[in-house]
Amino acid sequence: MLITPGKLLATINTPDDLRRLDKSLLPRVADELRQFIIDNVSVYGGHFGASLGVVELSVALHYVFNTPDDQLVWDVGHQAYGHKILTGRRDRFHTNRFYKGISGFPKRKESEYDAFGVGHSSTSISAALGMAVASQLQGNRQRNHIAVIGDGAMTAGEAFEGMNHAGATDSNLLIILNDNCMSIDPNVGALREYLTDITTSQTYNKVKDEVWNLLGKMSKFGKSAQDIVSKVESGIKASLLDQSNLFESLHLRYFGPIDGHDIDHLVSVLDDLKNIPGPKLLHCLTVKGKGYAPAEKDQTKWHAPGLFDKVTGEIKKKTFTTPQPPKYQDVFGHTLVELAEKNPRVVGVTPAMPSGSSMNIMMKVMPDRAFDVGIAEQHAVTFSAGMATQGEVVFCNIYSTFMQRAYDQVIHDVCIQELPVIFCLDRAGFAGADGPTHHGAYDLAYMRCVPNMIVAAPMNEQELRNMMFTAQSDEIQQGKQAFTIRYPRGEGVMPNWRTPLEQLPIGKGRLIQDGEGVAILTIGHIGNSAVDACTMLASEGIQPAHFDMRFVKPLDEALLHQIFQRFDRVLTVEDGCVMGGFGSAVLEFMADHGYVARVKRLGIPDAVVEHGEQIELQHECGFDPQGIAEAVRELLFAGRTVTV
Ligand SMILES: Cc1ncc(C[n+]2csc(CCOP(=O)(O)OP(=O)(O)O)c2C)c(N)n1
Repeated sequence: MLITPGKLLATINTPDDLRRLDKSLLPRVADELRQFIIDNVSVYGGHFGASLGVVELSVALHYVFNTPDDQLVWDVGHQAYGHKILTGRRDRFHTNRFYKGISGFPKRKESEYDAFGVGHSSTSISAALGMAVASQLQGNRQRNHIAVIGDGAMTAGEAFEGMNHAGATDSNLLIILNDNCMSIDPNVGALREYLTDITTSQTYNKVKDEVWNLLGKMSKFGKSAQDIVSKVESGIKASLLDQSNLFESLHLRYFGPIDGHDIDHLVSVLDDLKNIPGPKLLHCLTVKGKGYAPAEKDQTKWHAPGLFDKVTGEIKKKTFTTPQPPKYQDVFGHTLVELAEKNPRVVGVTPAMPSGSSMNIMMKVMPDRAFDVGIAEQHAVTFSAGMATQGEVVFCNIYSTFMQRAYDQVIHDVCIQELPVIFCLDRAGFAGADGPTHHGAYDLAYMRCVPNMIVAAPMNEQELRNMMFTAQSDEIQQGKQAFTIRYPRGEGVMPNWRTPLEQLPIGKGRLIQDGEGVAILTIGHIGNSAVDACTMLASEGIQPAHFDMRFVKPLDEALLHQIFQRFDRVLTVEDGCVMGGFGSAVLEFMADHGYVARVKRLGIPDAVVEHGEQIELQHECGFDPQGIAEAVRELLFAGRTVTV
């Protein structure tokens, strides 16, 4: 189904087309852009509320600034749909997030208008500052560098690191703080409260009016621009004697707050700011989901709602006639509550993903024992470590990809200090449509090389529950090891998943199917694809043995000895990078013990794998059921003469 853009939007193929329009037409462009986003996302899916909230800002930025020469960096990038549509991707927008289609995030390879590739939050200030300083070094003082960052993304340390540096430079950097009071869930923390105070403060509103009146009198900043700016600055400072401004104190000129949906005003403010040199911040107030009533009302649900009926606002759910397996994240959420009910020391920590991780189930019933710490993975890990020093049993849930941010904290604050923090890594393996910035490809490799760390992956819901139960048991908590449990996005395989909780022996795998010729060793949920592969092979009279190893660290060495004594052909399968991961661990074992076997490793190759459905990507990388079956055949028959 092709979505037709509005008449005006249809004429905008590049921002140059937009810039040729009369300013009076911009509200219509914004309306048509908003409608085009609604039309597309309702049918093809994707992120939603965030892009609707910055429609006016997207139009105004491309109208005022000379993109792509001026550098525009979107933080996270889930809000950049309007930007994509205005910058030459309107007619491909229906392929957004589909296999081989355009990316759901800005991406340097995709367009010269995507100044910086994003997906993880809070990088925009550092990246835009880097560009600004480089422009200066290259003698270009005219170019503008703009970072658009949400109030959620602003809670991360990296955003502060960028501001701290920016304030000590005279670089041409404009930070636009897109303040909608929301992260995916409602934003949290003291900064949130500060931004609310600043927005509602009478002092600020007075200052704002004074500043803009003053700016309004100046149609163009001529050679006296510096004088005028410093007058504006002292105007602000004088009025703020009794209320310090966080951004001003970091030497960023603060402007706003302004209504981020008043496109006329936005354009004139941005026009003025364009002529003010040095690092500055414009505080814009917007509404997430703006212009689509259901999305304005339930902003968390409409962050990425899936397909929906745009007329009724009904979100489409697949219906099934038989009971379906739950999502792993929900098994985590419910099991955490179950464990916390029995063990008063159990607490939960999430960096800004209460809904995404299902930690919100615990937050609802035990609000004092579950913590959303904002988009702050490093803090989440060290905060967990601090609690563990006091004997709390901490389940710290972080998406595999975002845990990359907190690697030093895992080593320095948890493992070296022998603290038994439990890390639950959601979205491990291919993340799907979010693409390479979000694939949880590396965790098995980066966790298994850290001392004092147990690394496990459940093949199904029951195993996830048992691993969580085991991790919080006295035996583990009185030991000196952290415990990583990684599981994928999406559903498991057990509709009846509320199984009794059982202690698992650490470092023990299990036999799924005995067989001959080839031993398939799997880790985690991808083992189910090996089960499917074995079913396919059975019809050809091939029956490999299949072992679910459960633990990458410690490896089940006793089992591996048995396997290498019986099999000279071994296939390892993991939904993770083949370099350094589970298969590598098996190869290390083989070499260390002097076994000689043909080992084939399946997993994510040493390449950036783009976006698509998980199964499409697994197929591309050769470890979907067909790929696994083919690898078994290859191991069995390659190099052997077949007599017909
Ligand atoms: C490092 C990192 N952690 C978590 C996320 C998941 N995430 C994506 S968008 C988002 C909320 C961002 O909030 P904000 O910056 O205020 O933008 P809004 O969606 O409100 O427009 C989060 C937590 C991420 N992208 N990167």
